[in-house]
Amino acid sequence: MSSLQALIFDVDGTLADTERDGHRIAFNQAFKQAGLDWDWSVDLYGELLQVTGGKERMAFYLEKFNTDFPTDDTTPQLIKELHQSKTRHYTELLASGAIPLRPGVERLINEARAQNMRIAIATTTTPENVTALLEHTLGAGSCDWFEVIAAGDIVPAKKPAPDIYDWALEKLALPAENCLAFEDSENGIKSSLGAALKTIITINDYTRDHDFSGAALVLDNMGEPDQPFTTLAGDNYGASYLNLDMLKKLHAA
Ligand code: XBP
Ligand code: MG
Repeated sequence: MSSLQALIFDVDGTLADTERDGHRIAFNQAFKQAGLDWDWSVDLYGELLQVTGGKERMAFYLEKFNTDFPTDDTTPQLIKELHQSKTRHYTELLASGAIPLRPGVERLINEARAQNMRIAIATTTTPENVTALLEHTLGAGSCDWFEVIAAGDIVPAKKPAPDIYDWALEKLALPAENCLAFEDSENGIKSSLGAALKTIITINDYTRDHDFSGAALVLDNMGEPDQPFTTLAGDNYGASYLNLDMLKKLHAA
């Protein structure tokens, strides 16, 4: 039987609730600064989240929701510039400490490190955003705790394609059967399952109604000893918070 050797984490929605009060706000700031009247409400952003990747999301918005906006062969450049501005606003927001990690995340990462469990990241977000989130929550130098950070445009096909997980596995030099993935969304689990990874889901407000068929476990969050998780689907092996002991049991099952 293959042993559990690495945990691979998604970032947005999994490590932290970054979408509604982070990325969305930063997009709107970039639009305003560029003199555009685009304004992404909480509800509209929920619909836009079906497309991963900020540049791809803006293109989808123009194609499906703001069809009156004139587009031509300069539009990709406009999107690129807006995205650079959005990344600046987003990383500033993270630097202000606006977005904490979700319950149980820091504890589980610390436990993994203490037990020499390898850890990695697989996300569609821009690398600068990952660095900013980790450094402003886990502390300076914490990026180095992650053996592989697979992020952004490093693969052309973003989630739900499995490519970003395949890339992370290749860099870890591990087969999928030695790893667990942590996700929060339908596009995320399609990607991780596509890479043949057993996957644990922690839902959030944008993803609670998503289809998580194929997940090993669906939870409301990772839980803490004094703040148990709620199990929505799957076997939690009698645990009330994610820890390596139960992850090993779940992985072996
Ligand atoms: C996250 C994303 C990202 C962020 C925005 O999805 O889709 O696009 O919303 O980041 P996942 P960028 O959690 O499935 O990886 O603007 O840097 O793309
Ligand atoms: Mg996510």
